[in-house]
Amino acid sequence: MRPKISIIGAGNVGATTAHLAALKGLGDIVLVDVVDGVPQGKGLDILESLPVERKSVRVLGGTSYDSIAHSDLVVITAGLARKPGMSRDDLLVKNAEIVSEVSKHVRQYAPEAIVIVVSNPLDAMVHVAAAAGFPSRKVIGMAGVLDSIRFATFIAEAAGVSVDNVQTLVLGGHGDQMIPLTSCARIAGLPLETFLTKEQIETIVERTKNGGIEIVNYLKTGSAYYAPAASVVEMIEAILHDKKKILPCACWLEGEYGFSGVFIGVPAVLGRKGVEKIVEISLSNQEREAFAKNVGHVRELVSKVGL
Ligand code: TXD
Repeated sequence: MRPKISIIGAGNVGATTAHLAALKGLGDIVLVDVVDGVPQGKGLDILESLPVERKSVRVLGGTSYDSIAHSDLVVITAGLARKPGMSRDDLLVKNAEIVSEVSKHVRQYAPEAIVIVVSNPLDAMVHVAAAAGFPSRKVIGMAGVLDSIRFATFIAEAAGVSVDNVQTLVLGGHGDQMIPLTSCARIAGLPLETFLTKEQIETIVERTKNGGIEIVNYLKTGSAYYAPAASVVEMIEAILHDKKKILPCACWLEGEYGFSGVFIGVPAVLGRKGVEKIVEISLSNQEREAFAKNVGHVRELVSKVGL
């Protein structure tokens, strides 16, 4: 039987994720949104795109949660996106309400599903979703993959090499304080300094941290969705195909990196059981301090929404 993937929120990220996942034939897709007509229309449109690629998965859109029953995986993208001048944290209160309500429905109709949270502010929203009662290793936040592929894009561009040769890792929360790890980044197995000057690397790190707002400032009416959707799809594929792929994502820490009881971005092995292992890498003192600051910030946001 084909896996079933449900996507809550049929907006920019949700619909693009549905389209990419359907084109890859990753499973049957259900799109749910509160705005009647949008999930039905987008779902049908995506379905009608599939004959070109000879992909025969089912795609269905609607406003009712009945249709998500027996999902293997649920992606939560419901919520507001930011506009120029807004930080991700400005979305906290409104999106916490939305994600809380959505997660309760998901818990009721698809209690066995692995849940990927996308809504912002990301790390805090993972806590909100988990509060609906999912096992902690089955709730995972998408942000690190996106931040890492942005980091890789900028490195490849500056070094004038194929992005295929670039490996990157961004640690910590999905905010301005995220930690693009220059010490772990490699170009064809070699340190960045082999190809780039210190100044170039610093510029790339800053651009990565501001990768989200760069797009928001161009679009003005919303935030990025092509690269975010591609990132979600990479996680879906790793999970449903039980790839044991190491991807950075917001995971529940139980002592790893010296912290417990918090969801934050770390490299993790993703497979059919969700987060199967957290990979601990040794950090410099500076990186460790930055990580602790990130944890503090996430905890502050989480307490503001009463969790
Ligand atoms: O890296 C990351 N994690 C992110 C996060 C990358 C990109 C976008 N990121 C965040 O995802 C963004 O800040 C937002 O909080 C979400 C969704 O972004 P998107 O760009 O898809 O926003 P849209 O296009 O406004 O879509 C949101 C949809 C829209 O169709 C609403 O009608 C719907 O969410 N919505 C709901 N659906 C179901 N149930 C409820 N309650 C609901 N409320 C709104």
